[in-house]
Amino acid sequence: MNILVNPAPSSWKKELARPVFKTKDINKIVKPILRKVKRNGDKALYKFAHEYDHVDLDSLLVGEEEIKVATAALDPILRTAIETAKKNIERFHQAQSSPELVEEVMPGVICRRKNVPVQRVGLYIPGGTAPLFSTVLMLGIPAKIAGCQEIVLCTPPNREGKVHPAILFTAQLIGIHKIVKAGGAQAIAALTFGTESVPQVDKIFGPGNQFVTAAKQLATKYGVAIDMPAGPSEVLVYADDSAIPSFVAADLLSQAEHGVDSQVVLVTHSEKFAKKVLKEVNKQLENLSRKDIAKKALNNSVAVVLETQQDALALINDYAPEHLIIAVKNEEEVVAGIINAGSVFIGNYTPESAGDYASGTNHTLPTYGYARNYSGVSLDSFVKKITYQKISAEGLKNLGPTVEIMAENELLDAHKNAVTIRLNYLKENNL
Ligand code: HSO
Ligand code: ZN
Repeated sequence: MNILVNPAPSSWKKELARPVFKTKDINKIVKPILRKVKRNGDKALYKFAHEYDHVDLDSLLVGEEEIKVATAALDPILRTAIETAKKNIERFHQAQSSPELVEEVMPGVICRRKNVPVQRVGLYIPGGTAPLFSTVLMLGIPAKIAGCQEIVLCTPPNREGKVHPAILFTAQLIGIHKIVKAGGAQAIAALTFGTESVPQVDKIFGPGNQFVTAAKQLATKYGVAIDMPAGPSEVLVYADDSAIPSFVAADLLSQAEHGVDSQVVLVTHSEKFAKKVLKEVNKQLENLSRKDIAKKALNNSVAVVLETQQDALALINDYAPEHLIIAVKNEEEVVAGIINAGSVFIGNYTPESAGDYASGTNHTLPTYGYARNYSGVSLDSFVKKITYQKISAEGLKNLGPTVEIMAENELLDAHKNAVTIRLNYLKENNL
């Protein structure tokens, strides 16, 4: 992790470039996987489990018994922690529900907007180097609150053909019963096309490696929606001398340990402070079990020393971090100036880990600069809004002439006629 002192704004993009994805090569691998699952269904999934997960499965679906055994064996302290997190996440997501709207916009013209859940959703939970059971909470809870009719969870099995017990416990805790032992692009393909065991879904959620990400992008070509374009996790910490270097270092490392392609950024106002943080980073790194991963991620990472708060804000908004930690004296002023970020953590006692697990906000967030144009997952991600209108005879008399003149000027006669024919009818019948 290098320290850059007062880099010119014109160089920020280059200096803070995220690790690049080579989607072309990845698509070459992912496209045939999609094709095979589309053609051969379950058979292809069994074959891919053998090939990629190194296991010959008896069944693609997790059975009742497996859930019972896993749940019973789970450490009660972990169980309580997951239950506490669930409560907070439920509370914050329940509060996001918006009322239905009814508005009489002019006499006799009534417009409504109704919330309807996305009917069938697929949740992808990575296995791999870290079993992200917290993501089951982050995706499953809003799906349940929204009222999605079918919730399908896909996650890769281990070499014994089992799913991590905490993933199973969390799924049953929130009432997700369809759990599929499939990972990678093949899981996304199954959710996209449906197989004998896996229902086809309308929208796919969840993080994953580059293959999962590429498969999700391809899924959109088949009419399936996805939560957002995803990339490796990242955090930007904006800290001044009021921050505590060891805290800042711990926060940077907490994201660096996600993956070798993660990126962490420190923005500060003094080189001395940056050096203190980096010293701490190196010290804390030594004790991490994922030290090798974090070390590689730190190679993609940088500490930037800028003179003014204005510069810091400009850089942050330009970078659009997935996670932003603000540990500066005048935090309110800085918070007010943020326009591009996925989720913001304020003050010395608000580690990103709190939001990653249990404070209540969602941890599925836009990475890779997409915070410029995407929001993180929320209740809204699982809800569609349908609009309705009902116009009375009186209403059409009020609104009709406006529509007629607009249609006429767009040179769309048939549009105009749809109004005129009715207005004439009302006149002829003295209505
Ligand atoms: N920081 C990750 C979420 C996560 N962290 C899950 C730990 N477990 C992406 O926001
Ligand atoms: Zn995390």
